[in-house]
Amino acid sequence: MQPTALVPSTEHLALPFFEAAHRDIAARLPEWANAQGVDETDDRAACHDWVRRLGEGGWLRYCVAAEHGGALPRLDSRALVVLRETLAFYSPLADFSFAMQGLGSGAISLGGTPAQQAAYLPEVARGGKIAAFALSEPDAGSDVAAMQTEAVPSADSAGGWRLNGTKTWISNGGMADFYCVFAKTDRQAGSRGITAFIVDKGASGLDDSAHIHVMAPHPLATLRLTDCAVAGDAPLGEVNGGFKLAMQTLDIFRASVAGAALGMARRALAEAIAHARRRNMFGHTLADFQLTQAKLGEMAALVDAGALLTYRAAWMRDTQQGSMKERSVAAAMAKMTATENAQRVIDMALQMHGGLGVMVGSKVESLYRDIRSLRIYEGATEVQQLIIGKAVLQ
Ligand code: COS
Repeated sequence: MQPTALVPSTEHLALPFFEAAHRDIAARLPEWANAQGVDETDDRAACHDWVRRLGEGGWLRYCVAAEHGGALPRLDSRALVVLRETLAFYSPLADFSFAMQGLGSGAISLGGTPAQQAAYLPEVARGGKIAAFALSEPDAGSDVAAMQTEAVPSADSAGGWRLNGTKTWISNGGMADFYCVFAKTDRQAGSRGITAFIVDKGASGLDDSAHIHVMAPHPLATLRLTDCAVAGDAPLGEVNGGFKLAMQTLDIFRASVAGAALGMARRALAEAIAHARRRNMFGHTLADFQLTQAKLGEMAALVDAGALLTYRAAWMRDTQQGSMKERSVAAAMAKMTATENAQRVIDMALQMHGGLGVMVGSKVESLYRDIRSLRIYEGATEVQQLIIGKAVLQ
């Protein structure tokens, strides 16, 4: 991660969506993030380093509520958005490390018992335990209810469970200290037959060694559960209530994915503006040409469109505006629009850089790869369209 002279804009923090706590994050975080100088050549080593630094810096405290060592009274969507937007501006891996602590522990925050919350959340906030969310399977990505992983009560009298199945595309797979694993506990009940379990690293029958390599390297793995034994206190929330727990967790973090996309888009726009001002062409700078001005105008509007939907979704959740359904739809609109717009903005920034844009190691080149998976994970664009489409039909 190279320090940059570019700074993220903060005018939007004056919008009525935000409060003093959010402005405080935006005032302190940029300088901290830019000064870290983390070596990101090895993504797993880098993420370990980022989690440690984010923990020491106090930033992971925004992933849990105050009663568990968090910075704010409850998990605050706007804080998550501002943090992810700012971290992603400087380093998508920093954003990833931060986000996974929140997503991986989100189901414990929302549905855990006081004992589960006390055992995991303070450690998550300190960076002492790395968290992961294990929902997807080889044949159950968008269609969550089609999952095959099964959990059955153990035959012994200790009250534990045994899990069998395969989870894949698991972020932090192979480096997490615990996984929130979703499994079928009633095969006949569809989405009403899924339960979440906390599975600690090292649990017997858990193999998290199969790393997956992707175009923008970050820790990802397939988990194989073979008679994986967990104790009677491993279920999270109600037995058979796991689908809703997963959806409620995603409702919070989808708006934050939109925040991360915004950070990447803002960085691409800043890179494009800086490049247009300094690049000489035909006796002018690139910025002097109307073609360039029109592109930059379009990029700025695409960023703002994503931003306003993102801030609205986070504000609706924090202040409990509208019904639960309306809040889900707002999060879906935010994720869809911010990630799709960011992809377009980054592509335009790359085009404006010409050959430099495709040079390995240039910032727009890495952003071009970094943004791509955001349109897929935590609910692909098509899933968000479905959520919105079903709601408008109703
Ligand atoms: N909050 C609370 N409950 C919700 C909910 C939400 N956001 N969304 C759905 N539910 C409830 C529904 O109300 C319904 O409850 P009842 O059984 O009591 O009626 C139940 O969950 C099933 O809902 P639905 O019929 O809409 O579920 P589908 O199986 O049709 O799935 C989609 C809907 C496709 C939207 C869902 O499976 C989804 O989000 N898929 C993407 C998953 C994802 O993000 N994967 C990535 C993993 S993390 S990288």
